[in-house]
Amino acid sequence: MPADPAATYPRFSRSAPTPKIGIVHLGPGAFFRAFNAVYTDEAMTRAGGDWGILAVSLQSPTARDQLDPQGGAYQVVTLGPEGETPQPVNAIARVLVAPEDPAAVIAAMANPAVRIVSLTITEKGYRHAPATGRLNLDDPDVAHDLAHPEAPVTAVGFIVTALARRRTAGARPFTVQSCDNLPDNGHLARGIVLDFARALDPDLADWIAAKGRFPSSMVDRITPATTPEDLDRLAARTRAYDAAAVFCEPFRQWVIEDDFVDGARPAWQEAGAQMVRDVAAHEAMKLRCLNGTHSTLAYLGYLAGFETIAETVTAPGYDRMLLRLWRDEILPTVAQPEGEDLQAYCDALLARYRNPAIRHRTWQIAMDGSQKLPQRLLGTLAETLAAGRPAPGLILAVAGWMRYMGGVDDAGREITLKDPLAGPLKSASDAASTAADKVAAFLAFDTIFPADLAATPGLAEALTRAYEDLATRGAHACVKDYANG
Ligand code: CS2
Repeated sequence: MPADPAATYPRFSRSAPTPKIGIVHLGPGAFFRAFNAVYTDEAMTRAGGDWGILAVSLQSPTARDQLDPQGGAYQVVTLGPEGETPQPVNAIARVLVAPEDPAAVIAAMANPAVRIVSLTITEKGYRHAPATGRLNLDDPDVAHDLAHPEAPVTAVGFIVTALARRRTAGARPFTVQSCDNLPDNGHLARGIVLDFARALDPDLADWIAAKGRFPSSMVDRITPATTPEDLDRLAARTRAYDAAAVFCEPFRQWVIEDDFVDGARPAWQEAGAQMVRDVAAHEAMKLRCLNGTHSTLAYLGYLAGFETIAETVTAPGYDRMLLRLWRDEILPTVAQPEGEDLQAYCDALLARYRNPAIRHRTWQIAMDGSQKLPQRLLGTLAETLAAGRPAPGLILAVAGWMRYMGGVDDAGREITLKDPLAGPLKSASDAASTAADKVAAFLAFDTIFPADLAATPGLAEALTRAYEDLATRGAHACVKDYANG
């Protein structure tokens, strides 16, 4: 490999004409590029339609700087047993950086040719209280956007201002399509949009409530953050440097509630998406079986010193922990979605986690736990306890998160905490001296732990025992114990 592949090879470029824009997408990160853009690209190739994507970054210029010199084109590289398979993706027509020109983003969203505004903005991008699902009107950025709707900074601010523009112009609203790992994500998106609109103009809120559409969807493809080594390897192989390439597993699944304004959407079913009337059961299966165990592995793996999910699940005990957790604690709370076999789903998950070519860092999955825990672990925990069943695995996972938020791993190394509540959580943990006090301090965060769950008799004691066990014996020993139980 040459010393600097970025300087040696020509830049990767477009192999198909730039499509006309029909979608604005907020959050142009690796997941969107490995998922939404791929489905839309294949749908346009197979069935046509003007569904080019204008991708908007609400934060950094990185995606624009990677994609612009390539005309918006890039490759998605699947990492499977047969090796690395690059596929060009030409669906992105343009990239905008919202903080540089918010007016251009609003104008693009207000253009009637745009029929869908889709979102991969991560859990914290919704600015809601995870325990209630309502928009957090005290969030400083939300307050800013309510005061300055023409120059917003949040997703909800852009959406409502653009919808207001369309209403004034007599145009139809766009569909708002949430593609984040949140339960009933369409309903959540609708809720925050209406909360925001109502605070600005109740008539606008009524119009959106009557005419807008917010289909839920379940999204699934494991896509770790791209590393410079990934890009160099791809460049050496293809003899072109693609700064925007993404690397992911071959598996993908998109289940979409088929409820769009005027039925306008790409023919995603041509790319394998499942268009259904109700995605709730699929969402619950995926969030609880996949994301719930992903977070469990992230905390209990990171604490024990494992860098990736594949490394964690191949260490003794972790795979058996998962099998027991699914069987005894998670699956009893999950209804079988139509067309799925839950046992086969979990077996396939374990194989996906074991994929050695996917270097998905435990640290990456551990981030933003305060926004992830409720839908991944706490709902399952609450239902299990309410049904009078024991939940030792879920309790170990939640205690693992509490240990992790204390900021030190089992070998005494400091953890770089990344979470919107990192400061308050770590301070609360530091201020408490005993395990029982620490657990009580965490449980008092009512935007994470609903009050009735926190007050469940015996829960604080069980978490305290698990926390003490983790602190004295280390996560790996606790995982082995649970696996053998
Ligand atoms: C992961 C997810 O980062 C995380 O928290 O659990 O991004 C996961 O990889 C995807 O949901 C898989 O579809």
